[in-house]
Amino acid sequence: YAEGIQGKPKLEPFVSINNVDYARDNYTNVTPKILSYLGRNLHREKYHPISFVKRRIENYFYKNFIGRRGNPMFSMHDNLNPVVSVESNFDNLLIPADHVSRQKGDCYYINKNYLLRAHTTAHQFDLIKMGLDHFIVTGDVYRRDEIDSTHFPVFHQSDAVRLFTREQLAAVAGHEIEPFELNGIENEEKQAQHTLEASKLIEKELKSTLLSLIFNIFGGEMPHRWVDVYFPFTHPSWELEIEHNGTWMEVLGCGVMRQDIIKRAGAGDRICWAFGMGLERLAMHLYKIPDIRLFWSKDSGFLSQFNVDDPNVNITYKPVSVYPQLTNDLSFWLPVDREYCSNDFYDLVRDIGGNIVEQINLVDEFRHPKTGKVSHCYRIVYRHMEKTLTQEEVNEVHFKLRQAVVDVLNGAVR
Ligand code: FA5
Ligand code: MG
Repeated sequence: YAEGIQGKPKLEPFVSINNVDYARDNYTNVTPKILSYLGRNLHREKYHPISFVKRRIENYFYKNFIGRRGNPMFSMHDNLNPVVSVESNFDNLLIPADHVSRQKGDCYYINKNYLLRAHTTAHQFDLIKMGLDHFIVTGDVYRRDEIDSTHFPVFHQSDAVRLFTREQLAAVAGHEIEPFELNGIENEEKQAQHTLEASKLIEKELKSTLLSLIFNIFGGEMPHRWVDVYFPFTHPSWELEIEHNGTWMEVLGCGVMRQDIIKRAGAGDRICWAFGMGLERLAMHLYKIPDIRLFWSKDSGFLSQFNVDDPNVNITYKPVSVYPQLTNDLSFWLPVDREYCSNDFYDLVRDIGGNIVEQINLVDEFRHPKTGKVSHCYRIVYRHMEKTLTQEEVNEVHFKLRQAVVDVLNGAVR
């Protein structure tokens, strides 16, 4: 958009990522701003709260899941390419063609065949197909999402998969147990192919592993609750919420993996659990980091507080100081000649305002009774994490934004 802000959008025919050129098409919606996050790899920095949380998770599995020869059971993967195919991110996980999570308004597409992974679950099918039975994938994921203190368009997840052979299932149960049944039916507690006994056992093992992991990360028990949810790739499925600043904060999704996925990946004789957790949210709670944008700070005031070799050290983040917010509204008529969603505007604000944007809310929607045209009013809260912003600085950003609403979105500022 950089060019587009001054004049007409001038776009290269290719998006180039790690020396690979991807042809643009009408799906392309990655922005230069978003692409600039690729390669930051906060989860692989030596001194960073995100990598500390990753290492706490990995260490837990290294310590508690040991193979027959004393070897670690789980393999760890934290350097897989964040550019994935539509098959990997959706199709292989049985996400239907018309599912909301596939919309251009929710993902960063490179073109109609490739996108920046929207979850680390995108690698599960391929890794099972490669023959892995126990693994953890950690990486950066990309979503067009809300903007507030616990949401950011780039964040990090750790996904884990544990496949059980019949013998492993028996070892956990303490007796023989039949994993599969023919002509079974699906209900709230199980898939059609699974016996109720096996499904319940997997659920119990999954939930106790996760609680033990979470309590281990936080150094003790804490208020939490399980919520029944729906994922296309697991059934039954749950989310775990923990109490954070007086409200419930969701930290992970999990469930019994769909047997059809495992079968297609060539391991249909096994039954499996999987989970995916957000590292930022865990780190925010663990270190009392108040805002998700801070993880991207290059300021030594932030980074120096995490300059320790041992990821288990207790650290409480001390705000360098809290700088004041500035609020500006922007109203415009939505374009009539192209599709539009609020996430288009959020991306534009990110591109132009960068990380000084703390929050955006749609505060008013108005449909003109005669023309039928729709106008949106957005309230944008600006705050710099490391200094006091002046109204002039914000005005400059706001002016560019007004211009870009016209040039890039075809909107008409009111
Ligand atoms: C998933 O992404 C599923 N793939 C998780 C899963 C894996 C379920 C395997 C079953 C089996 P969800 O969209 O709920 O689910 O995201 C998982 C976690 O990522 C959330 O609980 C939250 O901790 C984190 N998260 C989601 N969106 C954001 C965001 N915009 N910013 C920061 N963290 C986020
Ligand atoms: Mg969720």
